[in-house]
Order: sequence, then C-alpha cells, then structure tokens
Amino acid sequence: MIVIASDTHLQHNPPHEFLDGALVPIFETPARVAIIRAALERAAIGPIVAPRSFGIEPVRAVHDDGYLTYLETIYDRWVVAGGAPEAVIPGTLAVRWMTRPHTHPLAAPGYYTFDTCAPIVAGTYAAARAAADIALTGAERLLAGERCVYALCRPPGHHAGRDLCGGYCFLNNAAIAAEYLIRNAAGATCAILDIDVHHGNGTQQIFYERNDVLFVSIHASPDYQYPFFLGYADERGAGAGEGYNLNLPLAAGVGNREYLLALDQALRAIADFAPRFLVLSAGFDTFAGDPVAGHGGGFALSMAVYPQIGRHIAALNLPTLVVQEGGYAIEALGDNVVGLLQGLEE
Ligand code: SP5
Ligand code: ZN
Repeated sequence: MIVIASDTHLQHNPPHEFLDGALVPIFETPARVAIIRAALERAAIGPIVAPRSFGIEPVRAVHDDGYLTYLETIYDRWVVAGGAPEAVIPGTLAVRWMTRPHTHPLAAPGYYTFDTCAPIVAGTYAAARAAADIALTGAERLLAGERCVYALCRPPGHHAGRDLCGGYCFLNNAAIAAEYLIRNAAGATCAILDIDVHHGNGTQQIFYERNDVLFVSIHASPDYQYPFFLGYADERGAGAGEGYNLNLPLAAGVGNREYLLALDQALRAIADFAPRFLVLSAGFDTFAGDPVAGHGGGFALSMAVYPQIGRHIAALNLPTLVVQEGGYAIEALGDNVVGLLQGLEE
C-alpha cells in the first residue's frame, strides 16, 4: 500500500495545551508520526513517498480566505502584540452570534478557534499545509487508479471547520481530499467515514448542505465527550444535504463487538449511497486507555479489532484514501495503524 508522508510536521511542536482547564504537555506530538513510521517499516508497508505541492487552490475550496491568512500570519503578530511566545492559545473567545470579526492579534485567535487545544507556533501553518498536500497526493493517486492509499497527516484535520481550528486541527485534510476527488472526476461522489473517537465536527460542517459528499461518523456521544456541541444522531444534514449526514454516537466504554455492529450500520449507509470514492478519517483514540479520550469517557477497543475494522471497510470495495486523524496511546499507535491497513488490504 502506498504511504504518503513528510517531515514538515516537525515544524509544528507546541509545548502544551489547556486540557479541561489544566495546562499540560500536548498529547498531539511529532513522536506519533515517528512511531507510526517505525511500525510501517517493521511491517514492510510501503513504499513511503513524499507529497507534492498542490498550491493554495484546493485548500481555498474548503477553507475561508480570512481564516487561511490568519493561520499563516498570527504567530508573529501575536508575539509582537505581547502574546506568549510558547504558543497562540486564545484568551478571549468569540461567541459568534453576539460579536463581529476581530483582527487584533490578541483577539483574532478567539474568533478563529473553538477550544484551547489547538496551539499555534511559528511552523504550524507550514506543517498544516504539508499535511493537506499529503492528503491531496493520496487523492491524486486514487484518481490515477490506486485502490488504497494511506495519508500520514499531522496535524490532524477533522475538527477544523471552514474558518475554525480546534482539537489539534487547523486544515481539514480529509475534507480537502474529498473535495479534490469530486472536482477532478466528472460526476463523482464521495463518502467520508470518520472512525476517530471524537465527532468530526469540522467535516460535518463543511459538507452539511451537500448531497455529493456523505459524512458518516462513529464516535463517543457528545453527551459526555468532546467536542460536546455537535455529533448527535438528529444532525442529518440540511437543504440539499438533508439525509447526507449520519452520526452514530455510542456510549462510553464500548468494546469490539458493539463497535463492529455500529461499523456495519455505517457501512450499509455508505453502500446505499454508492459513492465513487471513500475517504476514511482514521483516528485510533478508540483504543482502550487512550489518554485523551480518558478512561471514563472513551472506548475500550483492543488491538485485535483494527484489522477487523479494516476488513469490514474493505468489503465496500471502494477506492479508499485513509487519512490519519487522532490516536494518543503512543505505545500502541503504530501497531494499531498497521493492523487497520493490513485489514484493508485483505
Ligand atoms: C484529532 C483529535 O483526536 N482531537 C481531539 C482533541 C480533544 N481535545 C479535548 C479532549 C477533552 C477530553 N476530556 C476528557 C478527559 C478525560 N480525562
Ligand atoms: Zn480524536
């Protein structure tokens, strides 16, 4: 299986995040990619190829121009304005229905960010653009006839909305790839299946009124888990997109068997939609004991289930782009990724 990866992610290395009110060392680290690459090499999965640069246009197809300028320029402006040089983390949050946009460097982060878990440093924009190029390079390979490609994206993307960052995400790699696929294959449709433990609120927002992209997400219920404000079953899409958004929120502590039942429900919806392409937002924070999902509020999947998940998805028999999202149980992350990819290839 072709793997797309680059070292540019190393430029995004913030020291900390505010997690539920505590300033803690950030869980979304460069070591995640190193662990995954080492496991891929041990399992002889490859070749591992570098992305090419697609320029800004496929990113602009998904994200707002003001937001992109913000991401590119805020770190320097923030520091000049007296913000902490460790990382941009908003101190004032815009409640959008009662505010207007603000460009002051100490205020703009609060306009373009929805939580305190997406710190920006000097290299964040370059890393996020490289991750988008990784997803786009994978999409291009699918258009050329490849059946399954793994885009080793970091930072992840599924929480990023059209003009919002949050949850370690800045550019929505999966959405950018899906949009590129349908724009470059006449009449094509795409399904996005999101198996990160957190709801893909950004991806949902981007395609909510669209019927050419079906978004299906299996995740910890927003009743008790981040991102809390979205991910309920009654969010079914709007306008032309009504019926093209499917959320399958699950209870805390879900194990392999219940998870695979939900997966089969998701796969039936995708099979009914019969898309030309599948983009898989692949998070591994469903793993038992993932430190971000938390012991009380996460899932309890074991390592053995990831090959099974891969096999169930492969039964759709669709050209598939696997986009790396979350997963913070670092000692198991590489093997879990390898398991999913090996299952997909069977
Ligand atoms: C891509 C991705 O997986 N982003 C996740 C970002 C989650 N950030 C906030 C999580 C807060 C969870 N709080 C649960 C506490 C358990 N100790
Ligand atoms: Zn996640």
